[in-house]
Amino acid sequence: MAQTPVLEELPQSSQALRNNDRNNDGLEVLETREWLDSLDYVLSHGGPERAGRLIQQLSLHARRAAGVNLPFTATTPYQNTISVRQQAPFPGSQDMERRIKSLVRWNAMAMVVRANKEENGIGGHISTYASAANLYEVAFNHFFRARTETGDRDIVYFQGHAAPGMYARAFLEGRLPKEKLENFRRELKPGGGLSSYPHPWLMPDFWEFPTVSMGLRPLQSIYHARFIKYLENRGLKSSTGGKVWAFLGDGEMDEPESLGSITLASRERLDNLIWVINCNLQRLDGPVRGNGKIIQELEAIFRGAGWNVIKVIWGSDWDSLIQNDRDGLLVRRLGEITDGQYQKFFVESGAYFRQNLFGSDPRLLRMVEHLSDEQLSRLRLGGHDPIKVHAAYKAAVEQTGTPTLVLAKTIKGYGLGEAGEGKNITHQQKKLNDDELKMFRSRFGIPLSDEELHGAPFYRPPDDSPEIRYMQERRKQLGGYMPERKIRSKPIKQVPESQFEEFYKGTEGREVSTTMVFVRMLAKLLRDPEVGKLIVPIIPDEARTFGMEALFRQVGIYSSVGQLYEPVDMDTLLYYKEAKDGQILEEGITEAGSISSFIAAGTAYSNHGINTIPFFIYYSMFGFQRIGDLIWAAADMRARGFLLGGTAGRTTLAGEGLQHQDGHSHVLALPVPNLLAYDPAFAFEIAVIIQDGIRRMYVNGESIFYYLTVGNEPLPMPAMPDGADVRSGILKGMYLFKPSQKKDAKLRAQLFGSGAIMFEVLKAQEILESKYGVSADVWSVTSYKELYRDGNDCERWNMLHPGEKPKVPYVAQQIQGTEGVLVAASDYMKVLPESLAQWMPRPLVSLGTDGFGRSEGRAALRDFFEVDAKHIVLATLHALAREKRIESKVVNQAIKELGINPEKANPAVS
Ligand SMILES: Cc1ncc(C[n+]2csc(CCOP(=O)(O)OP(=O)(O)O)c2C)c(N)n1
Ligand SMILES: [Mg+2]
Repeated sequence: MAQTPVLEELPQSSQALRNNDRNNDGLEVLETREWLDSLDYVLSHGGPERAGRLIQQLSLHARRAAGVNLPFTATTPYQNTISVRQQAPFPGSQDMERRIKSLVRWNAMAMVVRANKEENGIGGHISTYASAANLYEVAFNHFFRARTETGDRDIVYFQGHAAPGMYARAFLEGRLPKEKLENFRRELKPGGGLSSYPHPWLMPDFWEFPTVSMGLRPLQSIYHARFIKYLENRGLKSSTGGKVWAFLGDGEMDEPESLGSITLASRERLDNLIWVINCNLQRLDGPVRGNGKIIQELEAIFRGAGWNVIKVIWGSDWDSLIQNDRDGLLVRRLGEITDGQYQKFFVESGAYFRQNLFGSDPRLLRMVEHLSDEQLSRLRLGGHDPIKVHAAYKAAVEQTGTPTLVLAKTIKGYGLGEAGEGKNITHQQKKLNDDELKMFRSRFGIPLSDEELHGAPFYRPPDDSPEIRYMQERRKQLGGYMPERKIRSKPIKQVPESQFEEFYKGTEGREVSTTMVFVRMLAKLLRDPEVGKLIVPIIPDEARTFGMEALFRQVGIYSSVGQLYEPVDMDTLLYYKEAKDGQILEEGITEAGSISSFIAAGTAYSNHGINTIPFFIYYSMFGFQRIGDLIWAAADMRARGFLLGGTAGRTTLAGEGLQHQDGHSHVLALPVPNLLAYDPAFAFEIAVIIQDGIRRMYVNGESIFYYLTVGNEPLPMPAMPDGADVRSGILKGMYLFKPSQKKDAKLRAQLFGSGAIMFEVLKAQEILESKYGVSADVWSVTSYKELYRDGNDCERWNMLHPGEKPKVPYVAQQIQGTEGVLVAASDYMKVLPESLAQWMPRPLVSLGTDGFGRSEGRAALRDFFEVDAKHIVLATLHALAREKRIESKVVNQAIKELGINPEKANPAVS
């Protein structure tokens, strides 16, 4: 950890020094004092900026003249960044705001205490909001703009565990009835309740951002702020100065996602971004940095990353102490103490504080001799002081050219007293006994008598009370209540059929990959007069892999500064074109960042009233298993758009091997309730899915999003078969693609194929018919997930409606009238087809790619995983033998003819 620089200990004036012995040390001290006196003069006559410039010039001069290299220090002394002199005056009524804050505190606490009285173990958090109350209240009363003069608004990412505070405020504002508060964490009660944390899925009119999986909120807020600049630079939104605020925990900063993209924020000069880290020095189990100083550590990191860092450490009570600390003795001492020790000070008496903090030096003791122990123990920290927090926020919103970080020092569980203030157990504290309630009540001046306290009742003064009137007026001035989620966009017009027609026709034998098909479709959509400008292609440094480089030139790569260099490939047709109004978000190698952009673009319909349609294409292996939690958050947020898993399929991605070959992303897509997942085989399937997806999400306004896998194997794309049910079948998950032409055969099979493995199934169909006399129908299964969901939906309905005509799952309807054995093959795990087995009229054989991938070519991989045509033939014959339709010797013979080694290792475990 970086050391806090301290001033040298110096006598009060140079005159005093002159009278000292003039030894060498004395001379140095004298010299230093004279320089400091001069600097004081510049400070008082020229101001801090002039003084700063002068110091820079001095350091430059020393370096030039004599190579003097100053040691690098990333931190500043352990004191407030904004001095008393620079501090903006507080504009509101401190007394009134303190009373309002106390009311919010009380109700937030009561909500948790009551919920746990009702049902032991229901959970909730008191201490997070208790420490952050002032940080929020100053913002609610003075900064959070629900609507700016220019029609924009601020975006706020609230800390998930502070949710009770936001509910309590909404209760006081009259937005949430008492009954809802009574059902905090009991959402299934009649009339509904309140979700534990911010969940737009569960409270779509209230919460905008799910923020409780820690580390995701910091990351998302950066990409959101950047996306706003993107919208502005592309002319989709006017530039209005709305801010993105994120309220974060100091413990949360240990999540790698929290710090992972902070340089993007400074590189992109995101002065619309403000982070407030509540440095209560504690996380769940104990101190964040017992042996260090989290504020100094974070300051160093963020200053190093180019952020404007504002430390709010000491409250106004400390002002005179620090101002009188001319030699920096006190600030040095404050900088020496570890966070673990500070935590001890918070819970100990004033006498302990005096003895252990100031007692290290008689001069320090003298500084506080005018204060009683009681007064000492009540010296407030910066984060609990509205004046300090207001000054910091004001500086933050006025900052230009860089993002701002406010580091506010607070006490966890502030106000809980013996019930947990500053203690290691405080995060988990959910119950207060009557004595503790009394103490809390008295400390915050809640007008409830001792008798009324039992059971921690909610308390709201009448509408016409000064407190309620004040808070309503403040919110009115700031444009309305927050948080509030609403749909701010109007539906778009349906994309015309003509955009997709070419894909219905097929390629007449020309081989193209489904990735190429998708890229061509995207290029066309980008030219569409209705949706073209709304499309947001997002790529984590993989555009060339997917053959998307033509788009660089067509629509440009977004850069907030344009292109400040002559690209090395300028003379080529598809040069790397960066532009201020570039449309592609080329994110570099960050799937987490890219999905954050996806979320920002996919929720702009509600956040900004703009129907941006994100297409995020990435290596399918680095999707669900790497950034699954962010995809889950996207689902909660009702994000719309298309995720495209490129280079998909365990055997379709040749050569790359174990780390790259994805045979399970469709399994990982199963848990996300509002995600539709497709593994299309043909161009026309992709066209049907994307066309319908845009309609459902952006014309009908459904809160769903899509996952499509696309592969890089060149294959001949057939025309869409005729038939009224083909389109609906593609969307529902399956349709009959190629019925057998061999009508007279005795042996029959139904083959299910998906993605690139469909072509192996088609080959198997031929072999079965020509060599083994089996008539096989080929079905294209586009979505096992859709079929599974529909099957369960019907099952459930049937269970709940006994005696009524049972519903028949779509998959069962399709297979019902067919004959023969059932064999499925895909480039994904066997469990996908197996998930449908219960609705199949006959046993199902499933071929899939369970196991680790290998560095190999496609043919070898498909042989290894047993999903190629010959294994599909074998599986079919085996099933026929099991049904006693053929003899096993036919199967044995086939094994030889097909060249299959029956003793080969099992790929699932090798
Ligand atoms: C990814 C993730 N891991 C763990 C948790 C569980 N958890 C909830 S709050 C908390 C401690 C939070 O500490 P801090 O970030 O300092 O916030 P504070 O409550 O102190 O303001 C933990 C570990 C979580 N919500 N998300
Ligand atoms: Mg904390």
